[in-house]
Amino acid sequence: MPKNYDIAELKRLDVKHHLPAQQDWKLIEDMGGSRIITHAEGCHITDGEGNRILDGMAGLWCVNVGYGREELVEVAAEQMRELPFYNTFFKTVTPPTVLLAQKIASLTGGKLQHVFFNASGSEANDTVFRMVRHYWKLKGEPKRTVFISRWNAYHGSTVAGVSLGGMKFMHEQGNLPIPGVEHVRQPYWFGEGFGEDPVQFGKDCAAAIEKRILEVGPENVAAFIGEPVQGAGGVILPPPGYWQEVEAICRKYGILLVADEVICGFGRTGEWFGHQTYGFTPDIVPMAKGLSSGYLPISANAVSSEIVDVLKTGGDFVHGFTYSGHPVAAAVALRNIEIIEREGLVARTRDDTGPYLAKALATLKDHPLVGEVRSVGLIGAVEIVAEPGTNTRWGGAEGTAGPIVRDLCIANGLMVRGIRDTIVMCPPLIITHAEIDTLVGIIAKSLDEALPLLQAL
Ligand code: PXG
Repeated sequence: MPKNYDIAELKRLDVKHHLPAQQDWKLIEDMGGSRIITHAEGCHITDGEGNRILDGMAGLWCVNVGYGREELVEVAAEQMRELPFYNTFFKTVTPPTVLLAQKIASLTGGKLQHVFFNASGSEANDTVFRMVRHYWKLKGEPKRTVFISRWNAYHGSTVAGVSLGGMKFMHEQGNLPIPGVEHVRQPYWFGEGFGEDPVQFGKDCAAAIEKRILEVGPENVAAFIGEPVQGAGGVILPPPGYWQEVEAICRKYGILLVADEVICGFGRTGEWFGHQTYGFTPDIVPMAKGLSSGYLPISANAVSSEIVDVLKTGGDFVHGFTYSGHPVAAAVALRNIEIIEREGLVARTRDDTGPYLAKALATLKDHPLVGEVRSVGLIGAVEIVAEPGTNTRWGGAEGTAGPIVRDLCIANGLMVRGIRDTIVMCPPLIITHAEIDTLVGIIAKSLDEALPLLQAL
């Protein structure tokens, strides 16, 4: 049973002592503290006021197997009793770590046969940064140091993560990006290619990568990094053919291809990994979130044998974290993957719930506020516009309508994110048809309620 918390006191203490992530602390103070989430079950979270909310965000794009999985609790407790911690620095390792590496290698398949562990998605991308540069140095091409990424990409919140990412508002804090990261346009058809042929638009976006490679000099470019689907950027689905073009460009200039699968991994797009959905083969795959369904912090990098063979010529790779390969997190991740397999959640997302979500979202298309709906697997988005048939935004600038609709959705019992004027969702992979109907029904109701508010602006 959930504990009987003194919610008012917790809120007071929250304001007084707690500094929440990526947040305006003054705003939280003015609100009298954050919403306190006390417990959760299946696809629903419950807050301190007793509101039961459908979690359309799976926590933060991560609780793929849903809340309340007793066997994950048990496996964590068992592992803690047996061995709560040991490191991988002292020529030592623990059983769950080895077994999880093997499991991940079997899921990524092909040349991605080696796994490096970290505790977060950001750390996984820091690992990319150091591993890729070290690789090129050992390979005798030390000038290859430049990473190419995309504007509006999200690769984490550490110095390397923010730098690799393309969030300008994050770059503004901390004098980032660090040198050696180049950003090119994103394949965001609705926002930046509206009215153009989508396939041609995708080709143009890929061509921008090649153009930048030539400007920087191919001999200086180390890797291209991208999320198969940009999540935090607003669920940006690449146009058909985009990733094939990107892959061909990387191969043409001998540049490593990194697929950041932190959100797309573990069934989200209807395959184990987003690169499998989009049909391309990366050299390094950072992953996190769905790896443990968020039950414990853990991330990993699947790495190609070719890269590992080169790194093996260089002695120690002096990189790694105290919690690299944490045995409890690894044991939970292993069992989490077992649950995804046992319940067939990947195929169910591809063949059943994913198409069902797409059909349900399509019913919103005729709403006067909706410019586009899109989804792949169980990750989707609704674009809010001022005029049907256009991509014109309310108030003439992005970010007016999104927060209004998002807040109405939450008040109506659905947790979603509003990214600029895009409502995004990625529910747990266990979501049922009835819960998908509720999810889309609450968005429809919230759009109806938002319309007069927006008209009155
Ligand atoms: N890569 C991708 C693709 C991500 O989505 C990270 C790396 C970083 O992971 P960690 O575990 O270090 O947070 C992420 C994280 C949002 C939001 O606003 C998205 C993320 C994190 C926080 C907020 O949607 N994604």
